[in-house]
This record gives sequence, structure tokens and C-alpha cells, in this order.
Amino acid sequence: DKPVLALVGATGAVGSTMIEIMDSRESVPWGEIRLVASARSAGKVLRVRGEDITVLELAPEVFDGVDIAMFDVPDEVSAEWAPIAASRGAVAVDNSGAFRMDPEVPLVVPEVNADKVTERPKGVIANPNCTTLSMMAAMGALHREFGLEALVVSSYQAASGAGQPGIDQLYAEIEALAGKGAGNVSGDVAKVLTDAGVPVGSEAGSPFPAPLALNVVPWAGSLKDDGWSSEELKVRNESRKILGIPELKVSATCVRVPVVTTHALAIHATFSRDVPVEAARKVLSAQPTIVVKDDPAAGEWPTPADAVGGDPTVVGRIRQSLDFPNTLELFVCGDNLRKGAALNTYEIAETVAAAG
Ligand code: 2RA
Repeated sequence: DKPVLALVGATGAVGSTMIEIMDSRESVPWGEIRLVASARSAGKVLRVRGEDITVLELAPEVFDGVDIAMFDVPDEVSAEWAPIAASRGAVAVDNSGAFRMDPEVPLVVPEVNADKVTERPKGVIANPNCTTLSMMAAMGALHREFGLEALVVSSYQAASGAGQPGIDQLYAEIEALAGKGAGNVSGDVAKVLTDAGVPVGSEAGSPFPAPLALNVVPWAGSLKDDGWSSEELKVRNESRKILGIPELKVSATCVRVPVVTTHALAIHATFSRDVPVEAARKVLSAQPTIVVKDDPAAGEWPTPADAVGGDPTVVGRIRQSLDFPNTLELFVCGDNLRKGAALNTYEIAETVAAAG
């Protein structure tokens, strides 16, 4: 019998991308696809691979007979419901932050550590944070060849990392600012937005702590010790766990930019051996899920617009660091809703299905 798949959070930003991914697959291994969401969205009818499916309300019974349940919901919903799905016999593949650092839960990027999907004592497998994930295929490939020792990373994160509210906020800001003319806007974006009734700052109800349009915001997530953001610590901790390098030195600065979808990262990566640029380019080009776009003389480098809507991670600006030995500089772009979230979750589910 073909496995039964459930998608919990089917109506959210990542859930919708998941449905697009399933629609675009030539074939899927599933006998049945069940869509699940909160009471508010239950009863909606969504089309998946040409079939109309009614969204079910999240309840323990929806997991009966399910083999794999993908969760694209907030942390607290996953924390409560992924174990319920597992107790009903499903493997929960969770895209929230609830289980990522649990030592009994594998954190999987199939290109890097697909073998870990079978080590799941809790019946839960975690999908990494989209910022970490966007660079893992590239870093995993380079690590296998050259031995990664340290990562210094700056992120350029899209608004959709904050879900549908993030997308809606950026469009509302752009609409309020459009046509105002530079002279009217450059001095005080926040005032123009407030006057137009668009919330500015978290307290006013924006998903971002400052205006995002015509701006960049060096903040994502919540405040942790010593001034670090939760997002920056996730990049550090999750990279170590996925790559299997507990001592990996990682320093991250996470920044939100006015891009709708696709996270970009500027990476300074130090290896235990010499890394000639040509050798690195060859390793990256050989990866099925990486596209190297790296010819500055021809004006070719990765931008979020090159990666959005696609599956591959786009890598470029590969340079040998001038003042740091065994070190590469590179720029990586990955669609945060696809490889950064839905696609990787789906690939984990496919890997679990293939493993039987
Ligand atoms: C973000 N990585 O971009 C986080 C959560 N998806 O906001």
C-alpha cells in the first residue's frame, strides 16, 4: 500500500508552497493526501494534483492511518500536535522550531544527512530554520571536500520568512510609499506609513520591529542573552547539528531586507585545507541541487530574483579571501519558502517514504 500523507497547516504561506511543489512533481508516492488546518480554515476546498480536497480540522483522529505528517504551523502548535501524530503511528516531519535542537530528533537536510531519517526515537524529524537551510547544501558539499572549521555569516532575509503577515506587511508598506516621491519619503518612512494607517513596529502590530520598505532591519526573531537574536543562535546551533561538527565556530548577523521571497547569505567560510576557487566551484557545480552563477565580468551573480520560485540554491561571488588562509567568500540565494521550508520538508517526507 502506498503511504498516506497529511499536511498540517495546509492554508499557510508554507502550506500553500507545499501544495505547489506537490502539483509540480511528475509523480508522488502517496496513496492519499490529507489536508489539515485550524478550525478557521477547516472546510475550505483546495485543489491538489487535480483533485479537490476538503481541509480537515486539526484533531487526533485526522492522523489515524497516516504514515507521514508534515507540520507547517507555529512552534506551540507543533509542540502539542507532532507528538499526537507520532502516538497515532505517523512520522511527524516538523518545520517549526519546537524540536530542532532536541537530541532525540534528527535535523535533516537530505543532501547532507539523509541517513539520519531513520534515527527518530520520538517519531519526529525536524526541518531546519530557513536561514540555516539556505546555505546547507553548499556548506555540506564544501565540508565533505575541504573540512569546514568556521562560518561567519550575514543574512539578507525576505519578508516571507515571517509568513503571510510578513508578505502582507511589506506590500502594504510599498503601496503606502509608492508615488510619494523621494523628497517626501526619504526623511521619515515611519511617518508616511503611520499617516497611511500602516502599522510600524512590533507594538503597533507589524511583524517587523521597524519599517521594512526602503530600509533594512538588523533583527529577526526574539532577544536572547548578550544581544544575540534567536535567529542568529539558530544559524549557529543548527549548522553544527546538521553538518555534524559540534565544535564548528559560527558567528551570524541576521538582517531583514525588503525582498518578498528568497533569503540570501554572505558567507565567510574557513576550512582545514587550502580551497582553490576552481576546486570549490567544481564541487558546487557537481551538486544536483546547486546552480553556480559566478561570472562577475559578465555581470553574473546570484540575486534573490534568480532563486525565487525554483528548487536549486544559487551560489556565486566565490572568492578566495585575501587576508584569511583556507577561506572562501561566497554569496548564496535560496527560496526560503521552497528549499528553506516546504521543499526540504517534502524531501524529508519523500526520503522517509523511500526508506519504508
Ligand atoms: C525568518 N527564518 O526568516 C525565520 C523564520 N522563518 O523569519
